[in-house]
Amino acid sequence: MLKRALFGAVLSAAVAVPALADEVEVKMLNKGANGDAMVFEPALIKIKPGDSVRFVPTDKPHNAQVVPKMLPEGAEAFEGGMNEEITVTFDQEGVYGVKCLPHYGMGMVALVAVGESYPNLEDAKAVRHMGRGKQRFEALFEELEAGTSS
Ligand SMILES: [Cu+2]
Repeated sequence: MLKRALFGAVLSAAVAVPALADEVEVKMLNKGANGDAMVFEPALIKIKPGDSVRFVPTDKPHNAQVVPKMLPEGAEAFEGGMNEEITVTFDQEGVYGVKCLPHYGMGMVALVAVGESYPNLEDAKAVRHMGRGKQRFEALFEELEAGTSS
């Protein structure tokens, strides 16, 4: 039901402004809405090719940078400075792992899923992580696959 409502909204927006890509805001927080420490919120971002994600350092100190080997082949890596707001446009379909450098081991990671199929999904899942980064990424991949299995 929710999906249908969202689709309708997206469709009417597309009719009004055909060329406009979407931008999703992701906050970098010391404490998430569910009480978790050091989070990107939302941590799972599903977008279409050409959309952008704006990483906002709502709290400090945080940054957003791509995790090595967690991006599709040929896609450009990105690395925001500490407390820097960055906007990244994702043109290439696939999954992108994002981490905050100082809080990676505390599980401050995000997953950007672009498009419908993810050619680098298995490679990205095979990447090893520090500390709680591992559990958080496992949970995000689980959430992603639960949503796309239908
Ligand atoms: Cu951080």
